[in-house]
Amino acid sequence: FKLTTVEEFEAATEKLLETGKKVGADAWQYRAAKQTPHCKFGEQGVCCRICAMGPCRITPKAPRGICGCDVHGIVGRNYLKFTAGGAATHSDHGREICHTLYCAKPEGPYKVKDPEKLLRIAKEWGVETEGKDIYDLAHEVAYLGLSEYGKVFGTQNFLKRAPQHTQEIWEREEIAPRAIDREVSCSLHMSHMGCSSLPEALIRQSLRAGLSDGWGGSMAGTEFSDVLFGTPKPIETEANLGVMVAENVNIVVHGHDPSLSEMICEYADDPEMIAYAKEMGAKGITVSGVCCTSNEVAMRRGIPMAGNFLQQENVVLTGACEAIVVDVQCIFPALGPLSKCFHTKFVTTSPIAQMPDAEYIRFNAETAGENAKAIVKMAIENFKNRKPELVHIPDMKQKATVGYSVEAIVKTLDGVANSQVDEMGTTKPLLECITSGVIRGAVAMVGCNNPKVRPDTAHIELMKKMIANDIIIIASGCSAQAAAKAGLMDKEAKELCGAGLKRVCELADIPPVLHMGSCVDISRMMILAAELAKDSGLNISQLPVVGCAPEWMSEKAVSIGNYVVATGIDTFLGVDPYVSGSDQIAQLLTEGVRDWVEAAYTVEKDIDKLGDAMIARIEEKRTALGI
Ligand code: NFS
Ligand code: SF4
Repeated sequence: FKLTTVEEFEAATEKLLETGKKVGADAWQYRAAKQTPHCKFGEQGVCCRICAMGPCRITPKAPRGICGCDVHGIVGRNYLKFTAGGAATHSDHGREICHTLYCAKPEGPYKVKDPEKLLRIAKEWGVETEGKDIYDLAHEVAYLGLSEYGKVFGTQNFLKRAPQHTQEIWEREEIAPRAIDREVSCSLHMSHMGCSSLPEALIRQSLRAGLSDGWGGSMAGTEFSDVLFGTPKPIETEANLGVMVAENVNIVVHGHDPSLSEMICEYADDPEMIAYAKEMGAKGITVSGVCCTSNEVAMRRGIPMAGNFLQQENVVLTGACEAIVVDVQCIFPALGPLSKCFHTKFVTTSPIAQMPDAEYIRFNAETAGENAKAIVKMAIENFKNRKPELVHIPDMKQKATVGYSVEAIVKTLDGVANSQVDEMGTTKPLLECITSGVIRGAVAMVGCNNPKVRPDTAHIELMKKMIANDIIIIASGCSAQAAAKAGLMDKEAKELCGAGLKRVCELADIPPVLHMGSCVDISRMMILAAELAKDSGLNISQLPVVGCAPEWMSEKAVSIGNYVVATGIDTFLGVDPYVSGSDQIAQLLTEGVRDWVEAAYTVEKDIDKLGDAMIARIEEKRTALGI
């Protein structure tokens, strides 16, 4: 067993960039070089352009903007706006999923695949389930889900899933999120010219908006995706560009919303379509994925993962991509012009993400079947336009076992439970491993790639370091894909673990890095933390568990960071969220918020030190518990 190294990833990329040069393609590597060094004002968060008297930039000579706002107000407002962007984005994805559930019909295309989970949520929300048709119930629960976005009074329904202590903190600190849309809107109101410039107020609202995402919109996205498409269970798949097949029509799904990718997978598997592909000279159809939508279909269908965020252009550079089909978020506008250098069709599908140089096939829940069929057909018919001299798929992939929803983790660990001691169907077996020290703790590795960090290195190096120290990893988003590409989700990766974690991997038959899904699925991690706390009688903040986003780049990632911290979990970042310009804001985020929510951020660009800090924090928590 051998991991694929980042050097090998880079050599493959180099080769693809050479193809790119032949056809005059641009690439992020060149654009990043032209954008460096970045604007210092922007980097420190000290530039304000929220009113037309500005832009104002804070310097020693000009310590206040024209309105008199100081640097802390400006940095804080920028941070809050950044959070609101992320919370809106995740939550709107969740809203789309609620809407898809609202459109579910027994005759399809969207069906209820996990009625048990639907019943569970209905009961949790106080909906009468007795004698109700499952689709009537789905529509009723979906309507309630949609109502969470604009509820007039009260806070988010899902907050009740948190331990009592956590709920009390949220109430006490006035950060329990109300209607999801209200928190986003309130954040934009507070950060408007002439509203809040008090650091505490801005950071408090940042936590609240984050919580409306993690315990609101994202959780809705995860839960109702499970109801519609099935709750993930362990499943085998593969990762990295080598999953594309030269003889086949290659369709790559990219974005986030499984409503689209599920349908594409469904139709690509249709015998009629496969026959059509053969008629057009291909051997078959291969669907693979990029970014979070890839995580969604990998977790539920075993669809292979072509790559993560900074690998999206590589997919087109293989010259073997007939169509890259996107929905929303994290899609490089570069894919338009890039696809023009090849035969690739760049297909946008959402009114929310429209781009130049794309074919726009509007995707609707009501007409999803026809839309998906049209897209698959378009890809098949494009096979003949390939330029064989440009085709090169790097021969590089790794096996991965994915699909570790909370339900799957609990079930898997039941397998290792000593039935005399452990209660089945709880997190107690995992807690026992942690208490006994066989596993020292857990790190939630999440988030993107960012050219500011050598792509994938931080994810992979940190994971290697953690598992060698008997710290189990739960991963999501592009971090999970980095792990899968390297081979860390191959069960054989147990060889890289310390003796304790290796033993657990063997007994439970799991890889040391557990794929929990897409970024909205970080809500799964919140539920896992909540369950661990309830089952152990501890507070979430006492658990030897931390979160880490070493290569993050998006607004969504900051929203996530805020709700992870606000849930009581220390969070470690490898990229600064544009707050270095204000010592007050930086102090609040890295220390101050601990007085409110029992957790805080650590920002450390040196990845080795970041890893040491995480291990130290986990050991500190163990010592405090006397374990
Ligand atoms: Ni997350 Fe998913 Fe990846 Fe970052 Fe983008 S795909 S929602 S934001 S880049 S991890
Ligand atoms: Fe300048 Fe104040 Fe306007 Fe910002 S709000 S641009 S600091 S005048």
